[in-house]
Amino acid sequence: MSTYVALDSSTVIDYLRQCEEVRAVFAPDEPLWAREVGDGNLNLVFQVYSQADPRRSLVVKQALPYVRCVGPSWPMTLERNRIEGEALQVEWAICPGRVPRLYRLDVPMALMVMENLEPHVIMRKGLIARKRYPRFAEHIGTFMAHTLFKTSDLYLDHATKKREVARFINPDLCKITEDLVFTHPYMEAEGNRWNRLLDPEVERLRADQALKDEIFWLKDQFMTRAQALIHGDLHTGSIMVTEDDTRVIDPEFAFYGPMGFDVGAVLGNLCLSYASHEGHTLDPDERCEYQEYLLGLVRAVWTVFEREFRRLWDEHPTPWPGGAYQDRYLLQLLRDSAGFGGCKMMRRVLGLAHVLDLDSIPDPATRARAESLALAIGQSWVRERESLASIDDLITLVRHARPAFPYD
Ligand code: SR1
Ligand code: MG
Repeated sequence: MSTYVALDSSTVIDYLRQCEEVRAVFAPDEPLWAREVGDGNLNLVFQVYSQADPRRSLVVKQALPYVRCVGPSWPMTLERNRIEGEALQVEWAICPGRVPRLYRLDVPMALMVMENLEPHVIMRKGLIARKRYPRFAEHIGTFMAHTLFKTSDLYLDHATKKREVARFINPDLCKITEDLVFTHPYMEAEGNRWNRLLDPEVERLRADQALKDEIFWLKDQFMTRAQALIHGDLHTGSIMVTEDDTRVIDPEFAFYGPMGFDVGAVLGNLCLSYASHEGHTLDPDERCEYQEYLLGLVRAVWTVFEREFRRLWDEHPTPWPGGAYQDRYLLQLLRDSAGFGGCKMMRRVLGLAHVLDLDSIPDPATRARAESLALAIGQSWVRERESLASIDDLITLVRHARPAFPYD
């Protein structure tokens, strides 16, 4: 097809029938069935199965010309689907098997045909259920080190890098992040929502000019620092896992931005889970044990990331110095990750788009305590980031954070 039309669970089957690329999975005329399963904020997602053999299946992901969770009143570019498809191609080339296999990218139809990841689950849901993922830190730390290093000026020649920056200019989705992560949570803005029990804290944060100055500083870094091709939305809802496998999905927010935005997203979302267990896990020993597990993941993700990043730097010929310069680069990256991770934690309590980890705590007062802890961790990461010397310093900030709720 060459003109855009939004598919449904019937027309998606007609569409797949004329795709040569899916012959490896489905025979030309075999009976198929489909269901729409998208639960994200933006797109349609169809799972399509062989009726005869449900082990053979595919996913079709199609962008809508608007933001799905808001509706047609918020139009959104279909170009995001091209960005996502091309980012998946780059990521697959660098880290094969860490993203879904892409069978077809149809730019006019704003859709991709991809591998259906089963039995993978969205990581956020697994963490709510206190599941453990023994390979996750190695997988995600390596994925981030390789994709970020190999799309940066540390690795690419100057002309390729600049062509890639141009290919991944993504103004509309970057604007969502600029508004929803860095700006709207700290002002009156349409779409903001928060637990009304947190009103005093929300008011205090909106009036805290020193904090807002730090967040504006980070926003400027996000908008101006074309350091590497970042995923741009690497929260635990963009990661699918089993005990043995980890896949990164949904890079529609990809663009050339600061590396710490991706690393901070992973670390910050692990700590959103940490905070949420104040509500999900009421037995103190069980809670403490799982929160320690999450902090262990924070340490392990950073440690793998740093080890791999340094290894790539040392092994690839690059005009950039190693030694003290490399140490300084990694330290700044840790501090950037803390700043961006802190912003990403706070926006999930104060802004338009929340996370299931916190929203699924039914009792408002229990939820407010968990949300207030998330705000405390996020603030400390933003405020203290330039004094961090190691990942253990970042973890110490989490351990020392206390919810302000209930208020005196
Ligand atoms: C309107 S889009 C809201 C959020 O969903 C995406 O996952 C991004 O995090 C975005 O900020
Ligand atoms: Mg997404």
